Formats: sequence, C-alpha cells, structure tokens
Amino acid sequence: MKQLVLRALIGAMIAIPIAPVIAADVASAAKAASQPMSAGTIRRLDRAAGSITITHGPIENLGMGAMTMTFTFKKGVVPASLKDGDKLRFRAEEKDGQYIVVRAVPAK
Ligand SMILES: [Cu+2]
Repeated sequence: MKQLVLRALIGAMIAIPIAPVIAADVASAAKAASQPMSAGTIRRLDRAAGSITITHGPIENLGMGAMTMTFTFKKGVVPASLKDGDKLRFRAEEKDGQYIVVRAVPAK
C-alpha cells in the first residue's frame, strides 16, 4: 500500500511538469496554423544547421517588406519535400531578436 502511494506520488511529480509543456506546444501549433502566411522562394536550406534563406514578399506580422534573409527553424518545421529553389508559404515570428520560421508549406 505504502509503495502504491509512493508510486502515485512519483507519477504525479513526473507528469505535472510535462503537461504544461505539451499544452503550450499544441497551443502554439494551433496558433501558427490559423495565422496568415507569407510567400517566398528558398535560396538555401540547411537542415543540419536549422537555417533557411528565403527571398520573401512582405511579412505583415513582422512589418517587413520584400527581401532575402535567413531564418532559423526547429526540426520538423520545414517539410522534407522542400528544397533549394522551391516556392513556399511560411509563417515567421521574431523571438529574442531571432527570426524563426514556425510553419512552412510547399506553394505552387
Ligand atoms: Cu525579411
């Protein structure tokens, strides 16, 4: 009995810190999916470094005009089918002075 209680306590201690992280990930993914995206063309994609250089049109949420610049991205954000020269639609955000692609889809 004592061991059961202990196990339940340990289980709770492990589960509690993880739950908000998962909820935040799901919330930010849902938020990213519903936000407007910008158009661009991939100039250089470096998956190992997590960097992507894009010639992009205006990015309204960042107050940016058209230009070529490099963004960072987290593993899994840029679909495997995308490569240099491809057109894409993407959502970029600024965080801690860095420009990050949080969502990307191929464009025709
Ligand atoms: Cu830019």
